[in-house]
Amino acid sequence: MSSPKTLSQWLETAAPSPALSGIIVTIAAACAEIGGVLRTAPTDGLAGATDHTNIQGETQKQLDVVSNDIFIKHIRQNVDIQILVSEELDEALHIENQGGYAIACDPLDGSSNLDVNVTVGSIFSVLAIQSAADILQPGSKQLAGGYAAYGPSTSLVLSFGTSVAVFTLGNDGVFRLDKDNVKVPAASAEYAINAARYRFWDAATKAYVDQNVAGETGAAGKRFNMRWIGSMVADIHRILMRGGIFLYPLDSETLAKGGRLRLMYEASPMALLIEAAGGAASTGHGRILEVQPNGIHQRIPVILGSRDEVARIEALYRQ
Ligand code: AHM
Ligand code: MG
Repeated sequence: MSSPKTLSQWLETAAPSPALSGIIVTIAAACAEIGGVLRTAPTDGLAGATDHTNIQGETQKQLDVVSNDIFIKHIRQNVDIQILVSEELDEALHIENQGGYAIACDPLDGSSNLDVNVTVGSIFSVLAIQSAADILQPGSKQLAGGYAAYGPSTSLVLSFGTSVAVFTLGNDGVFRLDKDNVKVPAASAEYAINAARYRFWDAATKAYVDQNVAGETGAAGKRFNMRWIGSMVADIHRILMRGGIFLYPLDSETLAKGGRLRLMYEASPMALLIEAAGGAASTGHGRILEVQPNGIHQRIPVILGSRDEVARIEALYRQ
């Protein structure tokens, strides 16, 4: 049996351009370093919070800051990257390079799970830019998107918009191809939502979840299972691997902010991956990838995963 291709070997034929290939190698190196830091963080004095809050008003964990610094360090070494947008930076960071690309990232998503040793991740999006003024682009314009999942193994999941590939990090620090052309099953009977927010939900979300809970006795006509890790990367990875739907809808508590999750570095790259894998990604009223951002930290409702389930809740929103 031949050994799996390394990420670099795979990129030789799969990357649309040498520059994009180099950008993915840069991001992968940052993710590999973050994964290494996470492995021993509790005994390295890196657990717990800082005394800072980010622009989202959330207390930063030490590892949020460390992960952000690792991204910045790697990105500075790639002359093609001019701008970094990060969940942990109030403003877009202008690198001294004149390159034609911007990266938007959440360096460490789901960091509230760190203290209990549950999978977290890094999410990234790659955009082409002429100048700093160009960074507010709809997700459909992304050149690449993906995430690293730091779980029992470290996975890198990547799309250039037409297919999805999964790589696993070896002990030698090299990512190797695990799965290519991943497809999300169109049908599924597994949903992921923070059900403790039921009282804040709109009518469509309540109706959708009520139907699922009713199982074979309700309008959906089948029994469902529910999983909510509270770590988007972990929930989306499960959905990519075996189907399902993830929902963080607009609700009465998140209404004023426009939603819970961020468009440019959480929703858009995940929507790119899910659509490239044959699934659907919606705000409830249309494709996430068509939403024009009005700010780098804009929030958005997120409903994505198996096509048939996304269509069922979109139909409930139309009622
Ligand atoms: P973060 O970027 O501050 O980590 O927040 C995003 C996370 C997602 O990973 C996860 O899906 C969601 O927040 C969980 O929210 P909740 O705590 O409301 O269940
Ligand atoms: Mg996040």
